[in-house]
Amino acid sequence: MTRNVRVVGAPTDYGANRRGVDMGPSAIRYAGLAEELARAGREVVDDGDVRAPRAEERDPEAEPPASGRAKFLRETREVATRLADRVAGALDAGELPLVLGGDHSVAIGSVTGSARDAEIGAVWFDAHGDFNTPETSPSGNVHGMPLAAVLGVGEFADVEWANAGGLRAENVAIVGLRSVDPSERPAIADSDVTTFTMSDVDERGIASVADDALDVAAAGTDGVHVSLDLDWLDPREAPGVGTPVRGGVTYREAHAALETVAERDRLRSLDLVEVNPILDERNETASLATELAASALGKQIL
Ligand code: HAR
Ligand code: MN
Ligand code: MN
Ligand code: MN
Repeated sequence: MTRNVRVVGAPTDYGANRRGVDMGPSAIRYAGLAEELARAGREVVDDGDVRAPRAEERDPEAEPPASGRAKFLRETREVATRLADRVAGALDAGELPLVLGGDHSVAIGSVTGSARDAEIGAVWFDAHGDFNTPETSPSGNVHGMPLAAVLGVGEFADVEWANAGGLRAENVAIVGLRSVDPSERPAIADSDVTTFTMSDVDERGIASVADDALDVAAAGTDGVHVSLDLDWLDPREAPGVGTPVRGGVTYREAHAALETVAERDRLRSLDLVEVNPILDERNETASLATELAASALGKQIL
């Protein structure tokens, strides 16, 4: 059964170290998201954006104790809670939620919403591990923490609103890793998350790596959440991101991986995050995000 897609924007940027990623949802829609998804044979309903606080109106440090160095954790919670309700509501209605970020902290909302009434797996396409905690983070930016948050790693163990009950580390795969902070490395190593670095992609090829990642996420679960951080791609393909890292996947590798997602037919929910239109060139990163979503949703060439 082909599910209709429900789009919801989460225009945040306080989780990142650069301004501008809050314009991601507009840029992705303007790049022709609905038309592109129609080419994948999907009906699209656009639910608009969740209300997100603006960074300059808020105090980054204003937060309940125990937040350590995490900035804007109160705002992150507000948006995550709203977004989780929208995502869970779309799933209840038999739709496939497509979340447009915003910085990657919004994935706390999409994953907790997706895992509310189900056992899910997750594939994280990202240059980064997103496995920092408020204590280990070198930056305090929550976009470097969402995987640790949903898995309840370290101090996140007690942060109930951020924990995804229906997601176990055994069902999480990170693909394309090439930037891990020394302080976050032990937490990744100690976890049951499966990692595929860019070296794995070089040696084994993206098709095999993506297939294994989907095996990890699909094993014994009701469906798979795919979180696509556009900095997963090489900055030559995706210049419009806040934290570019050289040596990412190519345009073709990215499509091949997301075509594997479509072939496996276990996709439950999808994020497109970290598109920063201020840093982009002629909206090409937003446009790429629409294309990759269409590949994940089964766009056929013939
Ligand atoms: N690891 C670094 C930090 O915690 C950088 C975070 C990266 N930003 C992202 N996440 N775009 O994927 O600050
Ligand atoms: Mn990320
Ligand atoms: Mn990243
Ligand atoms: Mn297999």
